[in-house]
Amino acid sequence: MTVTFPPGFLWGAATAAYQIEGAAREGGRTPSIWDTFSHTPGKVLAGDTGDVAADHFHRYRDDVALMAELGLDSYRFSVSWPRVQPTGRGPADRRGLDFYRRLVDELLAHGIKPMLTLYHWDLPQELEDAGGWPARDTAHRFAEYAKLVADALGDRVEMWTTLNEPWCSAFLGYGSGQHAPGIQDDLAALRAAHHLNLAHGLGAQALRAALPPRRQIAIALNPAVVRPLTPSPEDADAARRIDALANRVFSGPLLQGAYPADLVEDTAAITDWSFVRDGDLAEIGRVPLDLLGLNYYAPTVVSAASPDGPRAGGGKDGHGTGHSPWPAAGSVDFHQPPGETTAMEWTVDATGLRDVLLRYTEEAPGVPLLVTENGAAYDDKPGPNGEVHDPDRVRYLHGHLTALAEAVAAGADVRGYYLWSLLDNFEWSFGYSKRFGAVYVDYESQARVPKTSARWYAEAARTGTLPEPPPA
Ligand code: IFM
Repeated sequence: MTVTFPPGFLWGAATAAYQIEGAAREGGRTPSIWDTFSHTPGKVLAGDTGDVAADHFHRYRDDVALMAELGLDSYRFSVSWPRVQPTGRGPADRRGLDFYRRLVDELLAHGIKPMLTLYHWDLPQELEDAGGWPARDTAHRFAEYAKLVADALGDRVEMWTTLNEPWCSAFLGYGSGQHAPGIQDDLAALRAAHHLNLAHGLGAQALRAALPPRRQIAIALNPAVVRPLTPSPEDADAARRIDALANRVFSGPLLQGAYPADLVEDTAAITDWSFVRDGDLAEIGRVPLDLLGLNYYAPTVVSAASPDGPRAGGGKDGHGTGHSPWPAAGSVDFHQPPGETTAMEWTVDATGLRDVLLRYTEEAPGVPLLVTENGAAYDDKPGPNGEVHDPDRVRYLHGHLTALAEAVAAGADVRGYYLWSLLDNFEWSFGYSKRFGAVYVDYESQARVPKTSARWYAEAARTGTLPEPPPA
């Protein structure tokens, strides 16, 4: 079957500042919560940190040249908040902004459209010390930061994203503690979710006010594709509960102007949600989304918890810390879906991408969609000739891009796809042990080697048609 994409479809790749930049102490950059967390023994596998990462801060010119060689239409990157506003409040540091000016100019010079994400998890540590995302003021600080970046880069960047995956910031950062700042507190996680929603709303207003006309404003969510293990009403209710905590806690205020009643009821033992003040919901939705970014990797299968303990293959999904990221969901078990898995042990299931695109086509009518992240980690190693063959990733990309095309055929308005990730990078609490890149990074020499998947993707971008993947 030939899978073809329309002219103008954006073929992109994505990265995030802390995962690739390094240069953690250059210019006026101060520590973010990820510097603190990764330097805390036991938090990140092998004690890895983002101090050097893929050294993109120094190698950005070569990296942009590589993107051009691969024929990318667009590059999605994030700005490091502590690099451009080191204390998290007050004036910008010119040196930090200059780095992003140079990066954007280099992209534009190569005909690559920048898509800028303001927040991909690296909160300035000073703001965490002042209360972090559970504190309301952080949302106001974010709006101030958004304006600084918009003033500096609004003349040359058309596509703006406020937050990347606020679920992870709230529920892995303050719930399970698997991510920075490593707090395990259900109430803090719910407060953080609301303040991230508010930050999006206030940030989007700051962007709209500071940017020239026709700039596009987006958010990148990572909706869970929640599937009940069986058709039983109990399993359906488990799926409903997780759907509220994973998805509707964000899409409710963003798209419907309210938190879902079942979410408020499910979490009543933790909070009465009085941290949501009058007027907050209006602020969150005041600037309509020009684009909605969706990140997808694998589906989530749940059931009602069995009174005899988790069923075979089931568990509490504590994300390895012993504390679940799901507040008030002790009645739910999580199950590994059957089938082939990636190096993250995430099941490969492209139908989830089609489903999520069709769901948000209905929930956000008229808002064009972008797949802002999709990809897979595998244990890639250079062969004797130095080449890196990653047929599993090629098959993963082929399957997911085919699913995207199916969603488009069924009515989804999907404008582009950003492969996660351009480069191998710092995979958060897994450190450098997981390689998501289409381009291999030798962390000793910092040499970049495009994998087979990068060449395959380049061919897809060049022709607008998916080349055949290698047989399984
Ligand atoms: O590496 C992350 C990225 O930072 C956010 N989305 C998921 C990716 C893979 O885990």
